Amino acid sequence: MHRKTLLIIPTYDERDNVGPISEAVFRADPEAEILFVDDDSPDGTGALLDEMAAREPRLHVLHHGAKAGLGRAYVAGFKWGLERGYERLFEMDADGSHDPKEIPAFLAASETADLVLGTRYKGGIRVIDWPLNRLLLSMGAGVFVRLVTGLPVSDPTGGYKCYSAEVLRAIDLDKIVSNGYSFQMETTFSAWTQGFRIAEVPIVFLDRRLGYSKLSLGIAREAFCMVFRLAWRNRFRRRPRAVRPAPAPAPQA
Ligand SMILES: Nc1nc2c(ncn2[C@@H]2O[C@H](COP(=O)(O)OP(=O)(O)O)[C@@H](O)[C@H]2O)c(=O)[nH]1
Ligand SMILES: [Mg+2]
Repeated sequence: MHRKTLLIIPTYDERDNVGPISEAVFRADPEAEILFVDDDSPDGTGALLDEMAAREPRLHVLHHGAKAGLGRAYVAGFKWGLERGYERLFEMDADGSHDPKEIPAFLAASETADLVLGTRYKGGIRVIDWPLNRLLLSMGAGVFVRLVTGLPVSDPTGGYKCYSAEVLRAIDLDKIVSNGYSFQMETTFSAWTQGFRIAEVPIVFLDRRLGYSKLSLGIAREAFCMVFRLAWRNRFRRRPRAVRPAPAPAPQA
């Protein structure tokens, strides 16, 4: 079944990456559309995106203003997509770490799940070219999040995800407080505590070739504190608050 799909890609200084990632997305899924959410990149990414959008009707650009963090950019992108009736909304990085070839696997899983997470760590480690300290930090974060909050996913800080519009409407986007990467945990945690079905698909994660990482100590600290805030929000229950009824089987066409 085809559903209207939007890939949301936040950008900050990604001039060399936006062309290749767009081509790879349209190759993987010619019917998908892309929304870039640019935070006034000093390297001119925004102007380049405007040129690309003028030539390609499947490509959209939201100029979001001054640099405000990944979380803010995604919230603006989700609202843009929900207003326009997209049914599957992806998060994806601009830097080539997330391979668009995996989009069909996400869409297949999303037929029976409300939120599909790409996982680097289930059934093996599939991270290419990261320094060991960053890999250990990322894997350790996953174990820690699960211990403290009960969230039963193998890669809670991963940023390759596919939401159904229904989940995004249920997550109160105006109440999301994360700016940085803890946004990933906060959104997944909200879906899980509300009883939505979460699936994980294995992905291979490649380190970026061009441009620079925006991970900072402030972002890491925000994520650490967020783990405890989320656990408290759910009163340390370590399980969902709500159980949603199984969806009715799709009518046979
Ligand atoms: N719009 C916007 N995008 C951002 C911001 N911070 C990071 N990004 C984008 O988010 C994605 C992930 O960031 P990246 O630096 O690759 O993080 P890393 O892969 O964890 O090192 C990339 O597409 C970045 O351009 C921000 O403040 N605003
Ligand atoms: Mg990256």
